[in-house]
Amino acid sequence: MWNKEQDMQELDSMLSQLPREILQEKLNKVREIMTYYHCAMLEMETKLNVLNKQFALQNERNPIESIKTRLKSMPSIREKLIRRGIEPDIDNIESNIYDVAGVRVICSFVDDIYMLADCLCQQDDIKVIEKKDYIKAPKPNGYRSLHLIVEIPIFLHKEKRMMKVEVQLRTIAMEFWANLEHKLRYKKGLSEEQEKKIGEGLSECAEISASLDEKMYNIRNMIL
Ligand code: 0O2
Repeated sequence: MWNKEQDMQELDSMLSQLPREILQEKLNKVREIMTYYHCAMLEMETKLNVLNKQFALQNERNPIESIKTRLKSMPSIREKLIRRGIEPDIDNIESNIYDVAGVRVICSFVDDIYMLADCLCQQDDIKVIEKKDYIKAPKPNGYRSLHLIVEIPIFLHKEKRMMKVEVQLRTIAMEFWANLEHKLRYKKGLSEEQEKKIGEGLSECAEISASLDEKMYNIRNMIL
């Protein structure tokens, strides 16, 4: 769930089925790693807020409408590991799952997305691992967003640790579409024909939302 901190009780209940002697060790490991991801998420959110403030100072407008954060739930991490044929063990999380810490940036205009992504990628403590541009090349269903997987440092008591964070950048229109699509995708009991019609409808809405973004961008440029 985006914008909601992970409840550690969920992890505790899952792990409670393990033998007692290894349970404590596993629980501590999970708590530790999830805390590090949480810290990385906060670091990234701060970096974005700093960029937003500086841009507002220079241009008298905020490129960021809002920022949402989420830690991937343990069942979802487990499901992703299994889907990829990897043993669902705590030690396999860091090297295989890159979106445990997620930061979603909702921007005003499409060019703000690329401006912010460039600014982030140029920061000398950030290492870019992966970039997926679903704006230039939308998914077949119409999904659009810019995804970055980056590594950022968190500074602990005695060490510096590089942590992966997924940053999703999108406009308000892209966010509106993705949220509704996400809700509708999980509607069960639809016939094949209904699914096809809904898919076509969503794809059409994605086109409309893309043209809305373009129109808003043109209006902004006229005003500026
Ligand atoms: P949540 O709730 O955001 O955690 P994957 O699909 O995860 O196995 P990969 O390569 O990580 O593989 O996926 P990708 O395409 O880079 O992006 C994954 C995330 O982007 C998703 O996370 C969604 O947040 C978002 N996303 C991607 N495609 C769609 C889409 O078609 N519709 C919507 N609404 N969102 C999409 P999760 O883990 O699925 O969910």
